[in-house]
Amino acid sequence: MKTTRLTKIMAAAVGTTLALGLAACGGDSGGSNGTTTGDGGSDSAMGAWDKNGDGIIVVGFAQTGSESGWRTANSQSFKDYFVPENGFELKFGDANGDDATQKAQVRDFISQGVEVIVIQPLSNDGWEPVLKEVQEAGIPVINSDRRLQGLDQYYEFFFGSDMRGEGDRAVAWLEGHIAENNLTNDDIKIIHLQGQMGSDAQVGRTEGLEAGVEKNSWTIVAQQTGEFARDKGQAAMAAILNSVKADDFTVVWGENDDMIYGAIDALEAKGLDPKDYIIVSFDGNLSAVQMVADGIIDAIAECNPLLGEQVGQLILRASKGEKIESPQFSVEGVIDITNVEEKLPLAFGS
Ligand code: GYE
Repeated sequence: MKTTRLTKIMAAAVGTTLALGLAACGGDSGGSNGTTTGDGGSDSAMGAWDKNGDGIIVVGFAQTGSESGWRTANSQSFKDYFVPENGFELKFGDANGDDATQKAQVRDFISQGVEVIVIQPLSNDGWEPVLKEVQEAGIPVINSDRRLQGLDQYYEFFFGSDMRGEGDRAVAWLEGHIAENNLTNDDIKIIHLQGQMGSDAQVGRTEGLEAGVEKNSWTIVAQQTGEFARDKGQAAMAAILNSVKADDFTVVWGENDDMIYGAIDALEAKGLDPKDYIIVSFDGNLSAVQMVADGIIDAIAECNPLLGEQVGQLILRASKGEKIESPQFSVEGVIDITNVEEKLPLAFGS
């Protein structure tokens, strides 16, 4: 066996600690590129993960669905980068918002014999048995977008967003906004629209807000999921506005732009002016950033969906034996009126 081309996952597949130790050395140090002997190696310029050595790494991509503008941009970034010219073939799995479907798709990728599986998990729940099966099949797993919490041993690296960090940044923005506008913590009464429950994006952002609420003694007057979708965000907000009166809240906090669009629809349907409320969102779709410029949305904690190229390039490096640092997070900030002019031209989607 040619150990220099082994990776952690392939070593795990052969199941010896010796192999694991050798794999940790990684790298392409021995032998010339393009020669290989025995099992587990590849003579492809694409590295060891191109198991059949045809110069193309076949990637099964387990996507959550198409719930939001962020998701549309994210899917497109993978479709754009994972093409034969870059050494990839993409098999796109759309879970359509269903956990069981997503896990079935990953199992289907195993049967199809894909060379790498990229998982963008809908939720954190119930992944271990599936990940074990992938590991037993000797297929490297990459985790992007939402982190699979506590399961690091099953994937090569994570690349995506620090969701708790985004929540914390939004809280810091609100603290600053209170100070700059002579508000008090008692003024802060929040309607909180949550994303898909159990997803890392929801859990991290909600934890951030709840820590801010606790620290500053703010009030959450209502909390409901809108599952990251505009129509569900609108329905959740409309239901909340049936019991929460216009003067009983001051902040609308939505865990993505799409739910904020829906919440604004619901406010307007009630004859309320969104500009009368402090509106905090997440993501940074073009229309939402424009609404910051227009004074409708007050702040957006950025979340970068354009992960395809970065994940693809990390896969190539890992395939060639490099140990990839994990987790890796996108660099993200907060968009508000002070920086919206520079952020607007950079916004994604529509
Ligand atoms: O914020 C939301 C999408 O996982 C970061 O999922 C992603 C989130 C994003 O539906 O719009």
